[in-house]
Amino acid sequence: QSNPNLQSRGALVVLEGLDRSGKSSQCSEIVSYLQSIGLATELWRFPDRDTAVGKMISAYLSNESNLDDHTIHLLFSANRWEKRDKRSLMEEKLKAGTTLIVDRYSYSGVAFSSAKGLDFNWCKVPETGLLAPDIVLYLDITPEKAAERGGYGGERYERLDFQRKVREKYQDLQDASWKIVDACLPMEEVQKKLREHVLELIKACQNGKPFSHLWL
Ligand code: DGP
Ligand code: NA
Ligand code: NA
Repeated sequence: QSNPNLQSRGALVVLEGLDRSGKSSQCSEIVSYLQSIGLATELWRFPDRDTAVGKMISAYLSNESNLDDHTIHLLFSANRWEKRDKRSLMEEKLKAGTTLIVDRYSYSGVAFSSAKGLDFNWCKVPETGLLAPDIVLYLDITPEKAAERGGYGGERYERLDFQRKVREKYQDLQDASWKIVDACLPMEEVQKKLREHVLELIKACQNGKPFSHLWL
């Protein structure tokens, strides 16, 4: 039942998980699926390596540059704020009815930086006020299983011991908006579960589910 006082909108869907959890492939597949059934959908990802800040992040991740842990943390956060620039692009898209499937968001920010030893609550502060996802789909995999998937690509964070710490930090970030999906199921089954969650959510957003902001 739709409430005439609430505006119909698209859903803000975030996928999170360790490196090689299959997140990026699942994001692409769900976007194609939603588009194929006629739903306006866009794929976003953080870090967005194409902006000026994103280029600094990319150089850092490939070990071409070194930055203080706090500095890179704030750059990752700035990269998310950039997308709220001026007309708040993210909110505008959602209000126009477009569903956004987002590959990583503030949870990666906090999990990866606090895994280095930075204070957990300090890490959350620069994310405060960003639009909160309507759902966080966490693709759960052990770091050991993830590492078996053809090995890591050699970027800065792709080490077993570090990914173990990241997984612990992700566990500390879980709230009511999270759905945990076993990333070791066959790809099609993972996709099926993701679609179920997203379709249900899109209905709620069409009925005017209100926006909220971090940190809930
Ligand atoms: P990806 O492009 O999704 O493979 O991400 C690149 C790497 O950066 C990956 O190891 C996860 C990490 N990462 C993503 N977002 C953040 C963030 O906001 N802060 C930190 N410290 N690391 C992040
Ligand atoms: Na990666
Ligand atoms: Na990825």
